[in-house]
Amino acid sequence: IINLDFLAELGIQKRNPAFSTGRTFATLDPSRATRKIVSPTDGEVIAEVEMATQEDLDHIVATSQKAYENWKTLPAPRRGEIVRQIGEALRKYKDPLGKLVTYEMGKIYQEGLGEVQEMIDICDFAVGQSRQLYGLEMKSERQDHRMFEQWHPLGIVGIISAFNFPVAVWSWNAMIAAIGGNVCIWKPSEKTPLTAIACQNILQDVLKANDLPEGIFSYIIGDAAIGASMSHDTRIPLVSATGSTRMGKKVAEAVGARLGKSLLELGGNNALIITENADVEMAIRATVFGAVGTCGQRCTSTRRLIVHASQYDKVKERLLKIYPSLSIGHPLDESSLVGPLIDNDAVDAFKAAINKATSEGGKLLIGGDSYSKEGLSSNYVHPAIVEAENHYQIVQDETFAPILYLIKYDGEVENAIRIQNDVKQGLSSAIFTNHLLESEAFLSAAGSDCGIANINIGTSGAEIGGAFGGEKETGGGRESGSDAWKAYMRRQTNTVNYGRVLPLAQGIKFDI
Ligand code: UN1
Repeated sequence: IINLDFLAELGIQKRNPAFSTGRTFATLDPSRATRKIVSPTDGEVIAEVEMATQEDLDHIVATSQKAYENWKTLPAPRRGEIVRQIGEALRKYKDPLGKLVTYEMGKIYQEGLGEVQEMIDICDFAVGQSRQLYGLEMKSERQDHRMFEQWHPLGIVGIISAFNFPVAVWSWNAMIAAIGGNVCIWKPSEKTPLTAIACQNILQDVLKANDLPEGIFSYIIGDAAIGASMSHDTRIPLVSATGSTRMGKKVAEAVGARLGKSLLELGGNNALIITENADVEMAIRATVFGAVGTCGQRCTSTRRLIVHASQYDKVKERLLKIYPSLSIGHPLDESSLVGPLIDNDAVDAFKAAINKATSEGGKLLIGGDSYSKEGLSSNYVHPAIVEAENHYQIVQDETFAPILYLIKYDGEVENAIRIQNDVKQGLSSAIFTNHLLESEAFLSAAGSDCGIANINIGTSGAEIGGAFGGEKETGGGRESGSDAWKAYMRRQTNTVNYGRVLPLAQGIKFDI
């Protein structure tokens, strides 16, 4: 029996409001459609949420527009101070929020805590960033002219997040957007809205204490139609979306049709290469965490393991020894390393992918079936390893589940790099080697084509300080650290003439 006190601590009720504009939440209304939120861990209904309507979205957008008028004029370091307080509040609620992430999403508690830590870290990062929204000064070609650039906010940022990182990915977007002077409307995944409501409850105190207007941080709980409305809405200049490539293409099409901005973080098909010069034990640790961590439901999960022929048998043997010992179980039980998949559809997709792989010629080496135990939901599976070839259609696709495709390569590292790049997605990649020439080849222009390329580190578990995202069907967006803040801003080039005459650029003579 698990202790569910964290629900009350986070203000989660039996029935929860469809939206909030900050301090104010929608009043509960029995006539609204609702959705039951079932924990993937034990199949119990955690709570119900009311679903928002198109009119609710209109109300939120109008409120956000008003808030923006005020928020954009605050000095950026003042906005940073608000974000600092949000980070402090998150520190206070790290335990219960980590538990709710675990209970609603199914990742193990250590990872739930890790996710909240990412939120805290991005707050710290954003506080510093709030004093560093730097523009360049350029040297003007004209006498007595000064040329420079400024970064101004865009306005409303729509954030569509996925179930697998139900809160961290929102915070990367929202905190960076906020210090830049934007206001945010968050549509969490329909599968994990309770964590969003919990975040809003945590935020609310900070907004109140600072007497801030409604509409700076809002959430809206809705289905794909609400996401589509946000994508089409010209009042939302930027839509940042995380999720499947299929969803991302729809968002990009809708936003593109109105020439708005989108920031996309979509599917990955991440490979880890083990060369003949690798420290195999280190590579195995990285592979196992990458493949079975979060039950294979990270964008950065390791899906393909590309192993040099000289190491292949050893790697296979080690993995087949470790996989049976992985403790599968309730993710709040601290001894579990592998929790459940998010729902039954995900279990079906897992099994269908394995069938597809074997029908294309792959060999299932281990796992692939359901894991059942009293008190647990039917969403648990035994992580699978399949010997496969990169060109199989199923290997080309991202299946959001713990399936590791084992692929052999011969000869030079270039052969492995070619295999790793030969997919539609380009999020994360890793190579294990102690050979300088191999690692440099991997990082060169002819190397990995992914947004993330690691040496002797696995594909998942990136730090917030770097820009996060990838190429090709991964969508091209970059979130979180480095200069990702620029995606939430508009650049303005300014030229000032402090002389008494009007010279034209390019030396043009135009005498009137
Ligand atoms: C995601 O799966 O959408 O690099 C984000 C990682 C995490 C974030 C993953 N820091 O695995």
